Amino acid sequence: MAERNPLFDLTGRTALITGSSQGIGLALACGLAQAGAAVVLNGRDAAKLAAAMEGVRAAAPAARVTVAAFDVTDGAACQAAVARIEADFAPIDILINNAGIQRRSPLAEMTEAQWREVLDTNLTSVFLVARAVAPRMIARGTGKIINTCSVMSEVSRPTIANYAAAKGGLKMLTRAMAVEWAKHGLQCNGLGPGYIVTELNRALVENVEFNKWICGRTPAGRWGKPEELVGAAVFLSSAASNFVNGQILYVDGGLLAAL
Ligand code: NAP
Ligand code: GCO
Repeated sequence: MAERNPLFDLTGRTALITGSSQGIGLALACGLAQAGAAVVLNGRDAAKLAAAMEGVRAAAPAARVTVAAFDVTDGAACQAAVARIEADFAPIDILINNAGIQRRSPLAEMTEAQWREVLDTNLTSVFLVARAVAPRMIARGTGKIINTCSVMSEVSRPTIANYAAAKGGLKMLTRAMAVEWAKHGLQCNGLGPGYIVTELNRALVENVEFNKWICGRTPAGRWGKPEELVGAAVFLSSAASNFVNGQILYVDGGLLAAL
């Protein structure tokens, strides 16, 4: 194997990636494992996690990988899971808060449940998981926290006000983490995907009109692939970003650059 550039080498580090039983989270888990990290997969479905673990092992046969099934919206479950991971597997050096959902509805018709479920999962959960992990990182004087934001941290479109509010809030929570925790040796940043082909967007990908609109609205002229987010995630997880804090790194095919 070619020598890894030490700046981007994650050997000896352990990463907890929430929402990594599929989609972007699983791609990031595979990529960090290939960069040398031990990875902890998370989701609520044990069967999906078992399949995901096989996927990571196929991508990175030498990597240490385990699963931690818990609901990121449950504060007590987050605390218990993090304690178990650190006791039984390894201290968490890298936390990627990636779990997220989408519940689309015109705002005037949006139910309270649609609002609360998206805000709970896409924003409050990041507070709950970080509250469990950060004190441990602070005690060690080092840590990387990466929050999966979105181009919806900057702009919105009809029917996703709940999601845009959550991701806009997550941009500012990321900056708030950076402001409070940088002095403790933590780097807290956001990863901002554009439109990526995953289960969360299946309905959009399969909609001929929307698909055409997104390919026209994105300067790269196409949807992104989950694995195209790995480079940015490895950068934000590695020594290469030790003086980067409070930034949102967009991987969007140029979407936010275009009117
Ligand atoms: P996805 O394929 O639907 O995967 C979502 C993941 O989150 C699954 O592993 C799911 O597992 C997990 N999850 C959902 N609710 C959870 C909970 N309460 N506790 C623990 N895990 C939970 O979606 P994706 O597209 O990969 O999205 C991943 C992240 O990227 C989300 O934060 C999303 O907002 C963000 N994002 C996506 C795009 C895109 O274009 N796809 C763009 C920008 C940002 P279980 O359901 O089995 O628990
Ligand atoms: C939507 C999509 C978006 C993407 C992503 C874009 O309904 O417009 O689900 O919200 O998932 O967040 O970055």
